[in-house]
Amino acid sequence: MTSSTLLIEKKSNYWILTLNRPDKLNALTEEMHRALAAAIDAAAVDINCRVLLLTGAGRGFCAGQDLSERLMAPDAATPDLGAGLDVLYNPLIRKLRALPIPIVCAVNGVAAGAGANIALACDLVIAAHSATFVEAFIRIGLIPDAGGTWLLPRLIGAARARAICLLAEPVEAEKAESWGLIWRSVDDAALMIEAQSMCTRLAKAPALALELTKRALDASGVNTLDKQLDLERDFQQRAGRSADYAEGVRAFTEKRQPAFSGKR
Ligand code: T3D
Repeated sequence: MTSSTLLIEKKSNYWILTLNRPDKLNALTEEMHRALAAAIDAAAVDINCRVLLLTGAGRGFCAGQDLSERLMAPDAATPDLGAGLDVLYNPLIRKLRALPIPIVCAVNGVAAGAGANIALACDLVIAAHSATFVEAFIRIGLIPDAGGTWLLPRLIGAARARAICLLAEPVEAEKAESWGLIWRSVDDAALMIEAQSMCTRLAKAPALALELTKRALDASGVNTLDKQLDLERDFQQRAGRSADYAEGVRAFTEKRQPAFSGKR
């Protein structure tokens, strides 16, 4: 599905998805949701796409749900936001988390509401120094969604998660980095250079090991240590049978850079 609200740039071994409604800080419409879901599905099955890079056009990353789609007449029936989450936001977060390839998110400006939580659901989040993260939901009488109540306490601990959700105070990129909410904050001008260099690096990494590492880290959220040890054994067994592992060991002993296959 092509859409002017989502730009897709296919590099040789990774794709850049750019949310593209800059005048509305890339607030999400239903059309954008559908385009984003289709692009992620396409990336998942394209063997040349080994990393996904998500970013936004203009001065914002994403301001969450487009509230103009939610404006109600005073006498209108109350909307069923649960149904909206079921159809659009929850499948999106599940898709992002289940994607076997790494997702780098380059947060170029404000990330608010679901926009913040979509960024945080990605594997590696780099933000421009001018970017902020705002759990804006409480300002309009909602609770954090798009995985926010699950991700935030795990990333930054209970106290900080509660404060930023209940107060809806913006967290600047450098603070987000120091809290461990994101991986790095960088100068605005360096954002896309850094993000793309990370993509190039990940695209050359052993794809199966990347996928299994993502899955193991996700599983640790619910597993006991005992179960996690078993899972590590099973995943390592698979990784150990891959051609990329053989190549990694050979390259190490031959003191050269490995040439991984890209196969999962
Ligand atoms: O509904 C469901 O299905 C449930 C799911 C909900 C998920 C959610 O994400 S709910 C939360 C929705 N998002 C928000 O509440 C954030 C709303 N935006 C803001 O609070 C502020 O815009 C920001 C803090 C993000 C940035 O502030 P600022 O001062 O830098 O920019 P601005 O002037 O407010 O916005 C610039 C333009 O973008 C402006 O348009 P205009 O007046 O120039 O034509 C503004 O209306 C528009 N915009 C910003 N956010 C949204 C938006 N338009 C529609 N929806 C938005 N969310």
